Amino acid sequence: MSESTISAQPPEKLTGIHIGKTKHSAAGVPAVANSLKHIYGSSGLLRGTSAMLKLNQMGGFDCPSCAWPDPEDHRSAFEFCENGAKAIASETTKHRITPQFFADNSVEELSEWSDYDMDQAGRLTQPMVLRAGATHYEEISWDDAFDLIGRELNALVSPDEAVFYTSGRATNEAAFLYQLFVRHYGTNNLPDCSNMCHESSGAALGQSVGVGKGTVTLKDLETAETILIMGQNPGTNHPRMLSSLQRAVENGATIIAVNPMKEAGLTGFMHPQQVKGVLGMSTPLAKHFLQVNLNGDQALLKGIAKTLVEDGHLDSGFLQEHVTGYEAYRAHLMTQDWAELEKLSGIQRDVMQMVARQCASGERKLITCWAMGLTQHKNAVATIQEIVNIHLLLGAIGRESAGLCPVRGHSNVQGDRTMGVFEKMPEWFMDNLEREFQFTVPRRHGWDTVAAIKAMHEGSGKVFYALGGNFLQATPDTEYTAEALRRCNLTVHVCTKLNRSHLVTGRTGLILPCLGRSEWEEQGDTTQFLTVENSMSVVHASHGHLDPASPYLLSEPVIVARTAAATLGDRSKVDWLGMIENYDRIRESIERVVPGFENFNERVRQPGGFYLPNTARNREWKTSSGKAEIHTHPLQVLVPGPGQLILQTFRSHDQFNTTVYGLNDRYRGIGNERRIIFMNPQDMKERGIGPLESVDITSHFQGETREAHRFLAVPYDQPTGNCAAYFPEANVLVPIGSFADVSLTPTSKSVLVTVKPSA
Ligand SMILES: Nc1nc2c(c(=O)[nH]1)N[C@H]1C(S)=C(S)[C@@H](COP(=O)(O)OP(=O)(O)OC[C@H]3O[C@@H](n4cnc5c(=O)[nH]c(N)nc54)[C@H](O)[C@@H]3O)O[C@H]1N2
Ligand SMILES: Nc1nc2c(c(=O)[nH]1)N[C@H]1C(S)=C(S)[C@@H](COP(=O)(O)OP(=O)(O)OC[C@H]3O[C@@H](n4cnc5c(=O)[nH]c(N)nc54)[C@H](O)[C@@H]3O)O[C@H]1N2
Ligand SMILES: [Mo]
Repeated sequence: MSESTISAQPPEKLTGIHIGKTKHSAAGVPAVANSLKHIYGSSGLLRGTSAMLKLNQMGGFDCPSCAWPDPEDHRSAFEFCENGAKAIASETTKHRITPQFFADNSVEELSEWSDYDMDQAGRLTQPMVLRAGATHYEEISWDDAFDLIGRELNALVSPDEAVFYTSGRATNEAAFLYQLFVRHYGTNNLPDCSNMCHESSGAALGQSVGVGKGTVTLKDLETAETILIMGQNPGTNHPRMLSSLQRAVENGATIIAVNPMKEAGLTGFMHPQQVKGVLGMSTPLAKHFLQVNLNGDQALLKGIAKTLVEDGHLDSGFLQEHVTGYEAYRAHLMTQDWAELEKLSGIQRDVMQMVARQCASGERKLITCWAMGLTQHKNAVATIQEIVNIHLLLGAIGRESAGLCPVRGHSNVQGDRTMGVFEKMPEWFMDNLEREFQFTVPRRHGWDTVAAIKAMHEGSGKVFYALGGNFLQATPDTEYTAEALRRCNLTVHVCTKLNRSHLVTGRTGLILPCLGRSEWEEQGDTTQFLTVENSMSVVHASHGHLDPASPYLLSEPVIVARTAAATLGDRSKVDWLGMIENYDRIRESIERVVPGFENFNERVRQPGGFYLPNTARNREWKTSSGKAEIHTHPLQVLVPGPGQLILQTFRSHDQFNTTVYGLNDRYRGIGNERRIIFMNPQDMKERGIGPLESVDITSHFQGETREAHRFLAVPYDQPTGNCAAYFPEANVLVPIGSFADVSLTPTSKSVLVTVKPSA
């Protein structure tokens, strides 16, 4: 490791914890009051209100927080949540980071700032460069910045020495131009945040049912009979989902939540815009709460499937006509030992049987929702395919009120994939791209996120370009990734806010500030809009309304197109600058390359947008066998060794991924501190650790250890052997070599650790 004085990790300093009560329900009046405080606190009354009134409205802009869909027929005047409000406040803040800010603060000094302080510093306003050996960023013109990127990219021996990362906030138009540029330049090195997020879902669903996306609509969810919610904390991460769940409960749904932590949003929900909510009454959401062991879901799901088979709760007609692999699965389930399933899941046999019977009851059957609690484990793909197996046994897919619902994270992460941001896009996409743009598209698969980090670390990756995101802090093994970035010739960040990735740079570092979702934009003399795809495959328009945070900002499509023009020059026949004169032109090309986008420009102008076709929803199976496939996996659940615990790294209520809006985690009763580890009280006692005592954490992987110091131990209700800490502070503990089978997603929820009082 090099001797850099620039810190890659948030400072170890403690901020002064307050412990309050754990909440049993989410949202309600305090949430809305809190959101308004966030808005008016940092953006000023007018800008804040005007932004909020346009949020998720027809003709307004898409909330840059989560990917939860907007209701088609019953949007309220405030179709937002507390955390959407925080996202808007963070983007519409009055504070600005000007060139003077960078003259006043060296990169080394900034690296001592907390993530919260960096977010509070405001919006980036001008392109900045950190030249080789310099201590401070300085101004650079847009033209010089693009020339510099073009020179560095063209100096590489092979295009495969460059890495082009995407975070899921990029709009369809930006993402489409970006992958076009990257492939035209000559590589498929297109890692994205999805590699660390729902890749396991995409991989599992693609193999099993032939589409890597969910199969349900909002209406299905609201009319479902049974909803299983696994490994998800909607009260914090998808608050608007709670309104849909509340509607489902009112329509008679039974909700079953599966989680090691009793998250507030799962147990009760107070609707902020209804009298009931105002009075502080909460709708009980989950009827059954299964406090599963971390990583124990596969055992639980096998217990449910075993019951369905034993009881004969099967849709035999569906199995006969549509499904392969049933006999092998049945034989496998019969060999599963109940005692083993109970021990690994932490759930009693009779509870598993009760849940199975609930899932099989009624006509409409089952919807299963899941998120990071399932995707970020070694056995993630196997576990998700176990969910699919249950749906196939029940015939609970491809019909009303039933189906699979991976709940996406970033607001356009699903759209970015549809647009071709993927290191291994299928051949048909490449053929279409070649036909539309007349150049030879590289076919060799590129690097995903983990492979890209390793490549930069060993020196074969030399230029790193990021369309959004915070690569250093979102990725595993912070110190290893920092070293990888430092070894690059050039690192480039297209971004709205300052983050730690801008401080740990290659020999040269560039910051290219862009417009946010909430801001309007004109090209030629027409106001432009952009488009996104939500978690349920609805493509719709997003219109910014606010004045840009700085006159120097460019939009993402313009930055990408000008990067392409400066890099490819005469080598490219694509009319890069023409495409950004009117974004309808980009959409015309999308229409010809990506199926499902017929009459894109016309249909996306209709209120609410349009659904993309989903073959699995129509019971057409684009799998290798042409049927829906039951995949049988051996039972493989992580069991901690003697003295070890399993650590999950998750989100607090006051953050969006690596962006820290505040220091509280209200629902879990935490105030003013992020360096904490939630532990089972018995595990604390065994280790001689008292409440709020400072501890050091060591992770263990294949004989290697990684350390994190000075975390406060908070006793918290969860199974023994499990613990939890916030991302990104705990990322230093996640080993680069530990990732999911097949999807290669880092195992951020399955880290083996030992914990002891601080030295
Ligand atoms: N406000 C806000 N909204 C967000 C985000 C944000 O950071 N802030 N991030 C966005 C993004 S990109 C994403 S991907 C989503 C993330 O949304 P979530 O997946 O809800 O995010 P996490 O905080 O990682 O929470 C994981 C949940 O799974 C549980 N869990 C962990 N391990 C296991 C397990 O082994 N089994 C089971 N059954 N449960 C487990 C945890 O206790 C926790 O409740 O949210 C999106 N929306
Ligand atoms: N240990 C651990 N690690 C994880 C996870 C975990 O649960 N545990 N979760 C993983 C998941 S699910 C995900 S999705 C990734 C997230 O990884 P990323 O997407 O890389 O990270 P973000 O924190 O969402 O990125 C924040 C930055 O995006 C920039 N930004 C914000 N808005 C815009 C915009 O409109 N345009 C542009 N160009 N830039 C913008 C800002 O500069 C901001 O600092 O992290 C992963 N890492
Ligand atoms: Mo995510």
